[in-house]
Amino acid sequence: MSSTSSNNEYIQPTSYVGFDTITTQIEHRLLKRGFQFNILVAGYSGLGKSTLINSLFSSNLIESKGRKEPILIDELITKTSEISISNHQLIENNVRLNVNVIDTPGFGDQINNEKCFEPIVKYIKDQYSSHLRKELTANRERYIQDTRVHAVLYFIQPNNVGLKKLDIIAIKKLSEISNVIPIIAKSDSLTLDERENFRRILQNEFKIHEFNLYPFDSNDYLPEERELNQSIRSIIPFAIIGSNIQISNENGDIFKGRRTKWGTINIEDINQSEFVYLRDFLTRTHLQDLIDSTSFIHYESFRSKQLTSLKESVGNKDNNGNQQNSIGNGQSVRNSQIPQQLQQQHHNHYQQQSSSIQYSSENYNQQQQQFKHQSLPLNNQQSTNFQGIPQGIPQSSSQGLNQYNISNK
Ligand SMILES: Nc1nc2c(ncn2[C@@H]2O[C@H](COP(=O)(O)OP(=O)(O)OP(=O)(O)O)[C@@H](O)[C@H]2O)c(=O)[nH]1
Ligand SMILES: [Mg+2]
Repeated sequence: MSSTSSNNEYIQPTSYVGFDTITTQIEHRLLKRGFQFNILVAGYSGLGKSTLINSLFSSNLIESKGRKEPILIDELITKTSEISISNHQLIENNVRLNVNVIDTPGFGDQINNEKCFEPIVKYIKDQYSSHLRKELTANRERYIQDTRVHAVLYFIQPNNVGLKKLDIIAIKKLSEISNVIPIIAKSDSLTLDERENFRRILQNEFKIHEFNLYPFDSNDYLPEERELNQSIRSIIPFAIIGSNIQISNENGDIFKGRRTKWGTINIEDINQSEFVYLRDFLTRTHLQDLIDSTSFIHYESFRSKQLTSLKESVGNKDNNGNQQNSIGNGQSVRNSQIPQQLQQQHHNHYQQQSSSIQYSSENYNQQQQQFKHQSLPLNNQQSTNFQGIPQGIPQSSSQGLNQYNISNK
């Protein structure tokens, strides 16, 4: 009798072989390497972007040096004036998470605000471009360090009216290339009814403008995963309250919160803020999916466009009869020079990344001329999965072209 199995039948070994330990082996390998998560915050100035990042990771990730108009004396946060990337190594139960926080200047601060999202779009594309170059080098690194942006938190003003023109353009552009998660900022300025009303307005606008918002469904997903995504979509945009300071109430409970005329707000209280829902979504249920979606959807699309245009240009000939190609920055190179050229471009373009570099929209606009891309009261112990959502809360280029402000912590 044949010992091979038919297509859909698995053979159960008669004694223990041990290949089921592969999951543990994979886990060990992954734990050894650690995980990389790159999160970007965008939106109008002063909406609490920096504050929320610190609240999310329960750490002081972004410098608090002094904002001109502090609301709370204990909470002085530097106004962001340029794209700045900070690296942080977090550890929790042996799991190491390397977090890159990409803080962007608030909209409304620049001379030409219409284009203020462009440096952000460019930053995201630059990371794809850099990744592609690294992949295409002959002797590529075994593990390419992932600088691609996995999540964009987009802050919406709590105006109870709707999106501003700039929000519409920015969300549209950003959601074409990245996982955008819109949030209602400073939602303590709205009553609970107003929040619900505002959420409906915004959800309607998202439909009208056909934003391609995260999370996305895939044919591979199980029914429960689709259900989870559906419940998340029904509460997006999350109505958030952020704070980095510990306060206490009249019972002596200490928590991260805000003190108002009407009393105290615990940002982790789901009756007051959807902060916990957002945090669970980002870290406990969708962290890996955010990383995968970036790689398999957004980066893949970028990669495919770049390589298609590269292929198409192979047929073109220069004046000397040599074939011309371009990638990422539109510079022409001879076919035979592509690998070296890519390496050199990448080297020039990113060599400053280990030191402190600045990136401003002003630079970006000037540089555009030279450089064209082708292109959810809860405490920590309570379970906070989405099935548990309570009723009432609806479910590159030459050096200097790119300048980033990078700090290691
Ligand atoms: N009422 C209220 N105030 C908040 C909230 N989050 C942050 N703030 C306050 O709003 C001010 C601005 O917060 P930031 O975190 O600096 O805002 P930002 O969006 O990073 O500002 P830029 O970097 O200038 O764009 C600070 O005084 C914070 O204490 C919130 O949820 N509710
Ligand atoms: Mg800020």
